[in-house]
Amino acid sequence: QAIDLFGIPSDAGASCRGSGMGPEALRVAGLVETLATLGHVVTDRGDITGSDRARTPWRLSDERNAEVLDIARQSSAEALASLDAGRLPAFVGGDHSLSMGTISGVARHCASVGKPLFVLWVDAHGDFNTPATSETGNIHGMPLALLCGEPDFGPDYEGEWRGLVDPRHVTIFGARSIDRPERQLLERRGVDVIDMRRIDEMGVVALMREVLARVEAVGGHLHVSLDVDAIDPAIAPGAGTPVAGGLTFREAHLVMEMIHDSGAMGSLDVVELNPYLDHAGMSARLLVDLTASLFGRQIMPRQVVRISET
Ligand code: DIR
Ligand code: MN
Ligand code: MN
Ligand code: MN
Repeated sequence: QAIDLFGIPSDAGASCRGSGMGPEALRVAGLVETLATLGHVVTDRGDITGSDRARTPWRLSDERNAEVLDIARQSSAEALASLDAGRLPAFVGGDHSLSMGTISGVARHCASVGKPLFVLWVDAHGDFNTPATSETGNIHGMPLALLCGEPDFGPDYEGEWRGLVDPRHVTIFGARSIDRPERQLLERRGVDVIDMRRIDEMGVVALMREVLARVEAVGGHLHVSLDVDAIDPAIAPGAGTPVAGGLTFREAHLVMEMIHDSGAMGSLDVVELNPYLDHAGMSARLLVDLTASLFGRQIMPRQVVRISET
């Protein structure tokens, strides 16, 4: 598999700074070498940066907005070009607002080749707020709502990003912190929210089989957006908005292993790693290992049985 790796070192969509250092930490933790060892041809395409280089903590929210949009435009073009060239684009952030750009490019590619797009959003949060419902005003809590077509984002966010994803093709996995108005929107739009309670009750295997079977049934393209805060903060402390009660080490790996075995993943975001809050690189290393599982690392070799064949 040919993989294009892009860093998006920006925390403009979050109020907690530090996730802008995520791409470099993942590189230092050996992301490129690890994927290459698995037999993939990995090209590190460097970083996508906004034009606003002055990352002052006091800058106004419309300046942060401008950087988010600037980066989204570039990421969307890179995602589209990479997929059109038959490669798999992997974006490492950076805060989760970057996914509005990456997924918009993925959606444009899918539309051009007539493949249905599915999004698996592995996250403690729903990221389905809008400027009208958000309590924090942070854009990283909104990208999914924008992509799914929520209207109150204003003229800047029209067109390229809004409404490119069918909310009924979105699964949020690992949720445990959803704001009240956000929950209402998720229910109304028919988003499949697999919260931690369902994972406790059903286990990741049964739930992931259902998700992947829906994609496989129509030969869909699966975009995976992995937010580090989906994983329990005890083993992944490098997150700006940690929430207790997350995925365990093996649950997270099993999700990744099952995605790999499905063969359905066509593009990837790994976001919200905050090296400033991490403990001696443990979250960075965990994300590299999870990405390795996603790209085929196995404990022991095993025959892959496609879900559709069982
Ligand atoms: C909260 C937190 N729901 C918000 N969201 C986060 O700001 O909208 N998303 N942290 O990753
Ligand atoms: Mn997120
Ligand atoms: Mn989150
Ligand atoms: Mn977050």
